Amino acid sequence: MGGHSGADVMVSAVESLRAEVERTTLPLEVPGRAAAEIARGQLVHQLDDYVLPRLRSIDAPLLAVVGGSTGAGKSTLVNSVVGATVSRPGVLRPTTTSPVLVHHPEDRHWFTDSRILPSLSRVTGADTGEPAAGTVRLAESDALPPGMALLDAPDIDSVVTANRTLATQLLSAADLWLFVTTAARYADAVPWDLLRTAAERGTAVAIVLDRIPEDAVEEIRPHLASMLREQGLPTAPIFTVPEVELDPDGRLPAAAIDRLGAWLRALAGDARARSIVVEQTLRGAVDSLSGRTAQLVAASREQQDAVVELESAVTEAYDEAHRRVADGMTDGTLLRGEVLARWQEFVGTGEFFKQVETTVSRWRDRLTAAIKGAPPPSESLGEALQTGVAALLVANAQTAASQTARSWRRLPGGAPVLTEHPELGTSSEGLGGQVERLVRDWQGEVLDMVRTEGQSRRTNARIAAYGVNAIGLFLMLVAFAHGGSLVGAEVGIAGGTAVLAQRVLEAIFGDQAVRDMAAKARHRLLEMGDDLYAGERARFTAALEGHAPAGDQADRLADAASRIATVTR
Ligand SMILES: Nc1nc2c(ncn2[C@@H]2O[C@H](COP(=O)(O)OP(=O)(O)O)[C@@H](O)[C@H]2O)c(=O)[nH]1
Ligand SMILES: [Mg+2]
Repeated sequence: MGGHSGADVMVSAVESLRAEVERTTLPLEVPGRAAAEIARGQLVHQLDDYVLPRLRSIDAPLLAVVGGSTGAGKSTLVNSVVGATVSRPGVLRPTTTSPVLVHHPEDRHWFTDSRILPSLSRVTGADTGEPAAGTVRLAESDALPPGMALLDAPDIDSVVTANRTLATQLLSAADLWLFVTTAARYADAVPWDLLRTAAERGTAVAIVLDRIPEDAVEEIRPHLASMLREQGLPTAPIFTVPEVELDPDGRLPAAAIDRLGAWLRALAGDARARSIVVEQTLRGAVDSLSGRTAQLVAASREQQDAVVELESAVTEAYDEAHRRVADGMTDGTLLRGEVLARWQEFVGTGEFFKQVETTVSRWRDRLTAAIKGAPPPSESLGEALQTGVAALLVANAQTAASQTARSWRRLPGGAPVLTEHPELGTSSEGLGGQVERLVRDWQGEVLDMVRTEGQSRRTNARIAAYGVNAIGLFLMLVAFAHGGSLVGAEVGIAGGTAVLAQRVLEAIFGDQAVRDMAAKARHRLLEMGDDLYAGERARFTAALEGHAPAGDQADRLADAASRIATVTR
């Protein structure tokens, strides 16, 4: 961070990181997302509020931020140090007044523009006590020499979230933390969380043990010092300010703050001492960037991995649905129940089956005879087949949807997406209609196949004897029986049904052609089913859209952080 060009290189490296952090999105609600999002916001703020302005103007006045617990006496302390009421002490809690930045008149130009804290607009003039969110009040004072400014921050433990957030943001903008606490509050958890962060980053910290009863100093001061040592802040100076009666202006008598005031004046007046503090805090902040970015890299990867997991749950469920449909088409399922009953009705009684066993020509004649006088098979048998195929497709779509929803509920990030899209728990609303159309289309294709195959006059005449619709139905039956998986009793029922139909078809088309047509019919139905399921799946992928961070986000963040590390080295 020494030479001028070195600083320029660093500024542009940090600017690149800032751009990457700014555009980082963590859209999937996995556990830990909220914390990572807060860390991201804080990082952008610190880069804007502190690191970039400090890198760009290393000679700007040192900013000491006065922070601490509610009612610790921060505002009273600032007013007392500058000898004027620049910041309203709060009697009523929570106070919502804007932070006050006190600077020397000669330093005005460093603070009137948006060089630091660009997210806060500047207000000047007397503090009216009116709450003014998003502002910082500028006050001038020549009580301290130029080169140092004091900022009175809101309570770090305010019950108002916005106040707490702003307090943290302002402390991250400090070259020096003036941490104000009291005998009652110094062991609280909140200040120590912040102090630990300061310790980790190497931020310069001074502690003010304020409003302390005279007789408690001996007991508390060593305890506080040992806590500071334990938390990695062994060199932080401790200033004790006694609880005394305030003067009529509500300020502390000079004697109460003589040590603290002298220390601040000495620091403000010594350019070298100031630059040591500034460099220490700046280096700490810059060095912390790679670790803080790594946290965002990890969060980004975690989101990407979670999205991949959610996507593969969808794939798994619909692959399973595809397999079940394929199995259902060949394991005889479709030839049981209603279809079998209608088929038997169609071909006649058991007597008929016995006779079929004689010769092909004889049973063909009988079959022809059986059809005559019976209702056309395309009605009842065709309906039963349609219903069976439709049920197979609908049931497995439903299973896939509910299985995916179940997986998503247990996978990280899945439940919130489901809450957003409650319709995903079931198959899509219009599925029934779609399936009906699909089955009709498929039947149409099967009939076309029969017509195309029966091109020769001889074949055509044979088809005509049964009708295209009947032959088409026979072909469907054969297609659903020939997965090669029909064994034992299955052959007796389902297979038996199909054998009869198959013999008719073979007599017309020849056995090879029947096998081919049956395979093609199955293949087409499965293909059409896949198209249908693709639409069902797409609902899940669409729901995930916008929930995945950009694919290169993690790498870009990591690259930006490593460029800074290269410059620092
Ligand atoms: N008697 C007495 N009152 C104090 C002292 N310091 C602060 N107060 C009062 O305590 C209340 C809170 O002080 P303030 O400076 O607003 O605390 P802040 O919330 O940390 O800014 C105000 O009413 C102050 O007047 C002190 O040393 N002695
Ligand atoms: Mg205050």
